[in-house]
Amino acid sequence: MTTRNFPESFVWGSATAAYQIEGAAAEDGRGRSIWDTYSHTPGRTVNGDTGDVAADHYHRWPQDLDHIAELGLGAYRFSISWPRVQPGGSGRFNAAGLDFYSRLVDGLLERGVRPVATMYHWDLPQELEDAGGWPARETALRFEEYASGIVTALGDRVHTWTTLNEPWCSAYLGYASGVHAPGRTEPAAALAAVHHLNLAHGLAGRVVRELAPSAELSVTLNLHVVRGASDSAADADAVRRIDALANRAFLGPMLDGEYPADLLADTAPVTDWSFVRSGDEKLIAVPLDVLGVNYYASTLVRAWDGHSARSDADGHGASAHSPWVGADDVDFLPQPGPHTAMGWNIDPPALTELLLRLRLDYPGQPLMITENGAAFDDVVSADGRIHDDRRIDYLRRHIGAMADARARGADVRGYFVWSLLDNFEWGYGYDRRFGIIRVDYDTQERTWKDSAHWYRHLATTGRLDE
Ligand code: IFM
Repeated sequence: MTTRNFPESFVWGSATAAYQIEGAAAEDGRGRSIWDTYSHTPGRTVNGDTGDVAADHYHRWPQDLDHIAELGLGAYRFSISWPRVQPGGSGRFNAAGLDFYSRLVDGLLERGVRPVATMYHWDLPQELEDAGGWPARETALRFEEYASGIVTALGDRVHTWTTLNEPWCSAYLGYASGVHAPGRTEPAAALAAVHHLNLAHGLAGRVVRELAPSAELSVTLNLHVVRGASDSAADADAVRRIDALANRAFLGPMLDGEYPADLLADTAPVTDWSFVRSGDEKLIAVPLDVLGVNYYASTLVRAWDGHSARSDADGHGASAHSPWVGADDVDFLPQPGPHTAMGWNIDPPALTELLLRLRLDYPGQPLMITENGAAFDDVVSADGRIHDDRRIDYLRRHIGAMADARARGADVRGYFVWSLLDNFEWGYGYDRRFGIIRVDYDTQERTWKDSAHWYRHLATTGRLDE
């Protein structure tokens, strides 16, 4: 066995999102979001599950914060529900909603836990979708207003403000493949959504700088590690195309101040990108204190010759519509196992690769792993415990991979496990469990899985035993 030591300054945390855990969907003046509509639409989620009750965190948050403190975590990443604090998505703010997050933030600070707040983890107010959703520029302007309201209310008590979680999912799964809310399948709209999410990030980032100058600013991206099936030039080009759509569509404007030329060229048959106005890209490139990286699995592609059978194994849910706008000539190949319960491959070295790429492309940019974790079919043993060895193994290997990248110079400052609790896994409902703490959805009882005990040891000692 070898042991690797992390410095005391390294931040260990856990992450959740509002719609996945809060419940209380119709309480205290909360409005409706696109996920309320989507999950209540027959056929959209496994078993017709919704976030109406979820893990009932809205009522149980003090106990949940006690768990975080008992785990010895230094930070907690949660998201603010836009329709709870600003029902309808414009104008009036809901005092009861803001109070909830104010109590949550104070509760964290009282327990010595750093609050890391995500402004947008996919719950767009339904009224804004009815007015056009993310493909409409106006939504980014509404987001700026929302950001001003929450930063004014919670201000410097929040240590890190994260503007968006995984805009890749919001844009492509929401508007191209339709496996996420609002379930639209309009490729050109998905690219407009990409831009308006980026714009929303820039506008909200400016708000944070103005209203909470001592807070840190970040964004969280689910960056893809894309590999080619062979060394052929055609497969290399397939990798380049997917990298552009998945990664550089966001990293480009956010960190380089412009969209990559190859992305615009590849997607020219779908859109002319005329929704990008002069000055937008500069605005989007607000300097970040930290770039949040979510990583779960890697992606294998090949150029499609137009007639052989396609695999389309991109692991993002069954849909006749691809999330990969304008890349119909790219095929996604199944990956060797083992896989998690999501069907995602387990590839820790790809995390090292991703972090080293970011170090190379963006030297000096501090990084955090803002999500990493695994769903497995947990079993409650006769002794009442959940011996989730596969999850521990997954976490150990990925944290080791992150340590490898740090040893080679990647400036990774923290790690947040996904997730603190079992929760509503979007289209998969309650059928997939990512928590290190089990939730019994009948009783709402919380039980630490073995992985929670394992993670507590790591977080309190900084020692990774491999
Ligand atoms: O549950 C999600 C989370 O909301 C965003 N990142 C991926 C997780 C697992 O699918």
